[in-house]
Amino acid sequence: MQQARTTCPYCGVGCGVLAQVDDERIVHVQGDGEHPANYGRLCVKGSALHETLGNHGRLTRPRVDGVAVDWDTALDSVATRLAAIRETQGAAAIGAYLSGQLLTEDYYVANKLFKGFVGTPHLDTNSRLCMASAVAAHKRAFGADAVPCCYEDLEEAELVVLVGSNLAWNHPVLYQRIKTAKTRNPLLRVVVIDPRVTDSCEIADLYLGLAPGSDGRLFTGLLARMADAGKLDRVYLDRHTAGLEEALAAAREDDTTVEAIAADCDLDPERLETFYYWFTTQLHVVTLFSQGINQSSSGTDKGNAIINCHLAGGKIGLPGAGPFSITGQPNAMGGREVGGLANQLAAHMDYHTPGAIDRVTRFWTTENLVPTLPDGPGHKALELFEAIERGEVWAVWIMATNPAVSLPDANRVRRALERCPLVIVSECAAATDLLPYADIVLPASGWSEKDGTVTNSERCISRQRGLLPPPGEARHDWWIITEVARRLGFGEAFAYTHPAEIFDEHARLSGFENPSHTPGEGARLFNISGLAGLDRAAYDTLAPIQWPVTAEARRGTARLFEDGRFATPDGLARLLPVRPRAPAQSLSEARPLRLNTGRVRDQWHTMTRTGRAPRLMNHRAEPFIEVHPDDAASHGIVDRQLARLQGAGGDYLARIRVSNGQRPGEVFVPMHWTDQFSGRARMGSLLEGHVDPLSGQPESKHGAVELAPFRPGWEATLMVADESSLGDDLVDESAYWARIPLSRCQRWQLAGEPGDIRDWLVWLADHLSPAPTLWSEDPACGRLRAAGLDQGCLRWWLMVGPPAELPGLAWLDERFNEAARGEALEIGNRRRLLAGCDDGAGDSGPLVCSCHQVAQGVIVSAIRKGDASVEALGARLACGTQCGSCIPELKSLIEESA
Ligand SMILES: Nc1nc2c(c(=O)[nH]1)N[C@H]1C(S)=C(S)[C@@H](COP(=O)(O)OP(=O)(O)OC[C@H]3O[C@@H](n4cnc5c(=O)[nH]c(N)nc54)[C@H](O)[C@@H]3O)O[C@H]1N2
Ligand SMILES: Nc1nc2c(c(=O)[nH]1)N[C@H]1C(S)=C(S)[C@@H](COP(=O)(O)OP(=O)(O)OC[C@H]3O[C@@H](n4cnc5c(=O)[nH]c(N)nc54)[C@H](O)[C@@H]3O)O[C@H]1N2
Ligand code: SF4
Ligand SMILES: [Mo]
Repeated sequence: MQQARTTCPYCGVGCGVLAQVDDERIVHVQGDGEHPANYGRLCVKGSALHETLGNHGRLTRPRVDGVAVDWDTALDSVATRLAAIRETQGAAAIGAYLSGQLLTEDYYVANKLFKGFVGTPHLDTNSRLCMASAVAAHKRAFGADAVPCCYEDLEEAELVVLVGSNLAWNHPVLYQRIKTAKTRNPLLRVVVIDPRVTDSCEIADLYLGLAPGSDGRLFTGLLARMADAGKLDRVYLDRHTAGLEEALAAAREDDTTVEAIAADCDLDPERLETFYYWFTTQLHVVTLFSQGINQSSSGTDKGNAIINCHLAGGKIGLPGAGPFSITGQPNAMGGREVGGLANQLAAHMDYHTPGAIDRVTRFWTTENLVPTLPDGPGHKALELFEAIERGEVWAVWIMATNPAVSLPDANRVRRALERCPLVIVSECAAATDLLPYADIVLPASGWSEKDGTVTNSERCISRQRGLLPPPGEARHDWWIITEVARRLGFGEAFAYTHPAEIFDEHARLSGFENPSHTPGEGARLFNISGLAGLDRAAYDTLAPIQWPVTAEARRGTARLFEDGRFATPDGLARLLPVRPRAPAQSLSEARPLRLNTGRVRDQWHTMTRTGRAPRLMNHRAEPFIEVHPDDAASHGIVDRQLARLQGAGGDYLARIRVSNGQRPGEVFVPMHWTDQFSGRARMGSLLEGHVDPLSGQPESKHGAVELAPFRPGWEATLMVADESSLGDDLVDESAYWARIPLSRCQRWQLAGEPGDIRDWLVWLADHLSPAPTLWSEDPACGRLRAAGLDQGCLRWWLMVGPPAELPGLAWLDERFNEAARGEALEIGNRRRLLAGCDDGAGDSGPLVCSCHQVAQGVIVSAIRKGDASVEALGARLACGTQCGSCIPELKSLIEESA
C-alpha cells in the first residue's frame, strides 16, 4: 500500500487528495490535510473518486472510421487528413475545441500546435460556456484576467454575497469553509442571490430570490445607492480607478429608488434595502459570483456591475474583500493561462496585446521552424460550430468536452458535426453522445493516470499525479498532440518527453520579456517564471502555489492588487457603464416559462465519471423538472409524474419535482443527463443559441419553454444484473427511459406512450432472458411483478406500475448482490419479490446522505421517532457526519416533518 498526493479532477476548488494505491488500484481517498484549498476536507464527489475508476467503460483503442487500429495508424490518419485539409482549404478550415478539464500541459501543447504551427485561430474551449463573461469583465476592469481574491478572504470577510452560485452543491468545500468561519465569527453574514432557493440558503442571513436575469439592475442600483448614501470611497476611487462618472451616469438612467429597483427585480423592497445597507456599510465584503451571472447574454456587464461596486467602495485588494469569480472546472484557470480561448494567444497575451504576436513567434521559433501565428482572434465556441455548419471549417479536434450535449441548441450542433468532413475526438469514456460523430477516436488517459498541473479558483497551481497505468492503449493527451505535431513536420518544436518539460516552457513564456510582475508598465500579471527550470523531481514534488510566482514573489501571491495598482497601461482599474438588459431568449405564448438549468450535488456534467459510482446516482436518480406548486397545479401536474418541456430546438421528458423553492413561472432542469442515461432529457436541446456579444458566452440560464403533463400508457421499473439479458429494443419501445447504475445491477425506469397497452407476459418472453420464473399479475389495474432466475439466482426483476409502489431498492440490489456471489434466492425472499408495496419493505426514497448511504425514508422515520435535529440524526444514522453536503437537506426534512 502506498499513499500519494494528487488533486481532485472535479470542481474549481481544487482540493488536495490523498490516494491509497494498492496493486494498481486506488482503494481509498481522503482529503489532503496539507492542501491549502481543503485542509483535509473532501465533498461527496471527491470522496467517491476511487469508485469511479476501473477499466470497464473506458476507451482503450484508437479507432479510424469505426475500425480499431494501432496508434501509428491513428496518428498518421489524423496528421494526413489535417494536412490535406490545410493544403486544400487553408489553415482556417481547421478548428479545435478544448476543455477546462485538460491539464495545463495538455492545453499548452494543443494551443501551441493549432495557433502556432497549424496556423489556425479557431481554437476555443468549453470555458467559453463557463467563465468567458468573468474573463471579459476582469479584463475590462483590471486590464488582465486576474481573480483578485483567495479562499481565506471568504473566511476573513464580514459579508459574503453569493450571486448566481449554488456553492453548497457546486463548490462544497468552500461552502463548508464559510460555514465553519461563520461559527467562529458570528458577525459574518451571508447573502444568497438566486431566483431559486438552493441548499446554499442554509447559511444565508438574507435570501434575495430575484427575477431571473435581473442582477444587472440590482448591482447598478447598488452603485447608485452607494453614491447617494455617501458611501463611495473617494480616496480609493481617485487614486486607483477611472470611469466612475460614466458608470454612475449609466446607473442613474434608471429610477434608483429602492422601490423601483425592487419592482424590476421582483424583490421585497425591505429585503433589498437590507442588502444595500449591509453592502454599503461593510468594507470586508466578498461577492462570489458564478453561472447565474456568467451564463447570460449580458454576463460581462453583470460581472462589471459587481466589480464596479467593489471598486467604488474600495472593497478590493484587502483581506476579506473583493469580487470573486469562482471557476467551475478543475483547470478552467490553467486554460486561460495558456491562452486556450479563441481571443487569446498564449500566457495571458491576446492578439491585440502590443508586441504579443511577434513575442510569441520569437519564443516558439526553433532552429529550423518559425511558427505561423494567425493575426487575429478566431471563432468562439458557438461560432466555431456555426462555421462547421456553414462548411467553412472542415475539421475539428474535440478534447475532453462534449459539445453534443453541453452547447445550447445541441441538436443543431449534432447536425453540424454530422456534415463535418473530419471530426477527431480525444476521450476517456467508451460511450458518450459525441463519439458517434467522430471519424477518429483517440483514447485518452484520465485522472489518476495522467501527470500535470491544474490551477484552481484562487490561482493556486497544484499537481495531478499519475498513479495508475492507463487502461489498454489509452495515452496522455499531451503525448497524442505531440505525436501529431511530429507527423505534421513540427517535431522540433514539440520535442517533449515529459509534462515537466512542457510546464517549464509554459513558465518561461509567462516570464518572457515580462521582467517584473508590477503591473502598469505593460508587464503581464500572469507570471510564473519563478517556477521555470524545475527538474523532474522538483516538478513531481511541486507543492501548491498561487501565481504570480516570480523572483520577487518566490512563494507565490495570495491576493492581487493590494497596492491598488492594476494591470492596465495607466495602472488604474476601470469602472464600466452598465445598462441592464433582459435575457435574449424571450418568453412567448408558445413558450411562457423561464427555463433555468444547472447542477446537482452528486453529478459531474455529462456523468461519464460520477455516473459510474452507484452511490452518486441515487441522490437524484432520474432527470427531473423542478416546478413551483402553482405552475404544477395550473398544468394539471402532480409531484413525481412525468412531464414534457418543449423548447426552441427540442423537447425534454423527465420526472416532476414540485418545489416551493422554485419561483412561479420558472422551471429548473439539471444539465447532466445525456442519451447515455435517458431517452429525452438533454437540456441543451431546449435552449436557443444566444450569446453575450462581448464574451461569446451562451445564455444557458434563461431559456423559454412550455410545460405539459405526460400521461404514459404504463410505467415500469426493471432491474437487470447483466445488460446482455436485455433485448436491444427495450429502450426504443419506451417513450421514456432512465438508466440508473446500482452496485450489482442496472435499474431502468421506463414508461410507454400514452394509450400504449402491453401484454406483459408476452413482451417479457420476447425481451428478457431467462424467461420469467416468477410472476404475479393484476391485469385489471395494470400491475405486474415478475422475476427471472437462473439456477435459483436472480437475473432480472420487473415491476409494472407507478414508481411510487417500488419496494426497497437497496433490498433488491442486495438480492442481486447475492446472485453475483452465486447464492440462490431464499424461499421467503421469492415471495417478497412479488409482494405488493404494503409488505413494509417500501422504497426508502432518494439517497440524502451519499457518504453513508442514508435514504430519505429512513431519515424521515427517525425524525418521527424523535431524532429531530441534525446532531441526533447523525448520532443514530451517521448521515451528515462526513462531508456535510446533505445537512441542508436534513434540516429541510426536519422542518417539513415538524
Ligand atoms: N456537483 C457539481 N459541482 C460542480 C459541477 C457539476 O457538474 N456538479 N460543475 C462545476 C462547473 S464546470 C461549474 S461552472 C460550477 C458552476 O457552479 P454554479 O454556478 O454554482 O452552478 P449552477 O447550478 O449552474 O448555477 C448556479 C445558480 O445560478 C442560479 N441562477 C440562474 N439564473 C440566475 C439569475 O438570473 N441570477 C442569479 N443570481 N442566479 C441565477 C441557478 O438557480 C443556480 O442555483 O460548478 C462546478 N461544480
Ligand atoms: N444548459 C446548460 N448548459 C451548460 C451549462 C449549464 O449550466 N447549463 N454549463 C456549462 C459549463 S459551465 C460547462 S463547464 C460545460 C461542461 O460540459 P462538458 O465539458 O461538455 O461536459 P463533461 O461531461 O465535463 O465533458 C468532459 C468530457 O471529457 C472526458 N474526459 C475527462 N477527462 C479527460 C481527459 O483527461 N482527457 C480527455 N481527452 N477526455 C477527458 C469526459 O469523459 C467527458 O466526456 O457545460 C456547459 N453547458
Ligand atoms: S469540493 Fe470540488 S475539488 Fe473539492 S472534493 Fe469536491 S469536487 Fe473535488
Ligand atoms: Mo463550468
